[in-house]
Amino acid sequence: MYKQPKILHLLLIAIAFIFFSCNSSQTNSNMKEDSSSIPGRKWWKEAVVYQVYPRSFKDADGDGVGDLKGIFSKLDYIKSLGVDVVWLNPIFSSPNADNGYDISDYKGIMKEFGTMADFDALLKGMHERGIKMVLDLVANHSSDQHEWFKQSKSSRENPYRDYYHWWPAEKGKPAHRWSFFDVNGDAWKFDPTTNAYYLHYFSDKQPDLNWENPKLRKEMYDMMSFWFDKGIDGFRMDVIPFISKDTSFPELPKQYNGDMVAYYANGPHLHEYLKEMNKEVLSKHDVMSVAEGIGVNTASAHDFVDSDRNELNMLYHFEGVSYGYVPGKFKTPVPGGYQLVGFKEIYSRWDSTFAEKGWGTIYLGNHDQPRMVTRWGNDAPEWRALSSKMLTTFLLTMRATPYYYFGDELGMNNIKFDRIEDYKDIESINNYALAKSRGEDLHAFIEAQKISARDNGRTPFQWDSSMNAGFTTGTPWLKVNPNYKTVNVAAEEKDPNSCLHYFRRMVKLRKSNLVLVYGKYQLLDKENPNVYAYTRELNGKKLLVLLNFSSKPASVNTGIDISKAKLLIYNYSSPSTNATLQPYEAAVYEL
Ligand code: TEU
Repeated sequence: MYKQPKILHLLLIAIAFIFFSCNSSQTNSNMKEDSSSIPGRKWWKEAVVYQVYPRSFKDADGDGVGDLKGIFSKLDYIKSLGVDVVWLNPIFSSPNADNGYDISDYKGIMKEFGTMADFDALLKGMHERGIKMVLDLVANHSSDQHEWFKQSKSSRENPYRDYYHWWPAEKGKPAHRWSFFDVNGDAWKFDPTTNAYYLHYFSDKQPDLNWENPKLRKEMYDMMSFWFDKGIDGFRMDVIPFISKDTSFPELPKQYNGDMVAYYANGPHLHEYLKEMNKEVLSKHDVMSVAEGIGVNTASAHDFVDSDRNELNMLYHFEGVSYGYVPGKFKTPVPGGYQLVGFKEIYSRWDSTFAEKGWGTIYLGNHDQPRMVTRWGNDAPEWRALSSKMLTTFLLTMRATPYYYFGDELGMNNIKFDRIEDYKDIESINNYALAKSRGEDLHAFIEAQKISARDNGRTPFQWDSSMNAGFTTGTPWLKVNPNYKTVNVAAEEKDPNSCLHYFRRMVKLRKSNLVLVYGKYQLLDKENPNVYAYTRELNGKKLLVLLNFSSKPASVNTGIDISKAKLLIYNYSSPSTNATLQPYEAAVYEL
């Protein structure tokens, strides 16, 4: 009676052991094959990053603002997407002049978002589900409400004075520096308390920190270590190329030809500080780092990300998302749109930049951009879902780590406000004021904002068809897109052809085909004005990606016979069998 179950028990263990070792040897041999033939494999190269804008994801306490508990309540949804990493926009204490990009306490949690206990629970909940968490490092500037700035501004002798950049007014007005968000476009603000100007590349509520001061740098590294010690898995670094400044503040050197952004991104000690940051903090943890690569081009990109430089892992460039705007005019789309040939050239050039060294990223949307389907696809009702899936196919089949913006998996599109009063974003509001004071065409400004404004990408996430899209029981901080009745998670869960299910399938496809991560990229039919076609190839495996970026049937000439190819994924109920693609068709073949 007593012995039999014990024998059975042993037998079961033996069977399990045999089963496990067979299986694991199979997995190991696959893994071996992959890793031995692919140099430099890293988890962050193979990851799909999902960006959550906490303010707009899910509100748990009914105040109209998304919060950490809200995100916690939706972790199973995030897990169901198959993504590996969640990047959260700033969650730190902030008076919210720029939705958290103005931090008043780097080690505190924004009141509206919750408490440190909520944060700890969220991090644990993510890790339990195998999801990594990346936070936003806003190191170029703080809030004017940060204690450091309050001290700094109180007197010229204060020990915190050199935490910021001050220009004594007795020396006259400092040389012009342009500001992104200032109502006068001026990055110097006069403060009578000490008869001096302080520097703010963004709004006057976001004074620039002085990285030339070693004490400030140490504070920053300590703060980063504080979050790493808590267990976070990396940082996305806000405008990090801007941190170092020539503190003599000369007139803009001629070589920059009026291009203030390029000048800002080339400070004298930038790479020295990034190396120091790597040595002091990043190198001590298995974490990822990604720079917001503002002002960085294909020539300078390697200085940030090549592994032998010991600085950062990745950066995201602005060339792609800025394409199609009138140069020098605030986010104004070129009439008639952009040319696909130019778009392909940009992404192909960035691919080749990292073909041998370094590693790229790819994105079409984030909290600073409009919705990708409106800007790069077509948000008319008949094309919204199709073109959105087509763009998702693009993002998940390129050789670069994809940064996928929350809501794009539903095919959410721009809300297109008619009135400036509906906007909450400091960028739109202050640039409107600037345009007004300059006597510019305000109607044209509003029309341009319908395409390019950041608030288009910040409207509340659409969970279901109930009030406020199930985002909040209160009054949402920003209006909900009225199409939430049909475009929402609940509806898309039920529809096997939805954008949501398509995204999950695409993630799975990428995760199960290393060729999509590491494979060589080859652009085909380069001059084709409507179709983006390319192959990805690794260790004898070759995939073909066909994307029709237009609302018309379009022919493609890749020179490849697909009659015997295996179709892996497509966004129509049945794909084209000839060389003409249907409007916004996307298909991936294994050759
Ligand atoms: O963005 C940097 C930046 O320059 C943005 O203002 C961006 O270029 C702009 O939206 C395009 O018009 C980062 C953050 O991502 C952004 O949300 C912040 O507002 C900004 O820094 C200041 O911290």
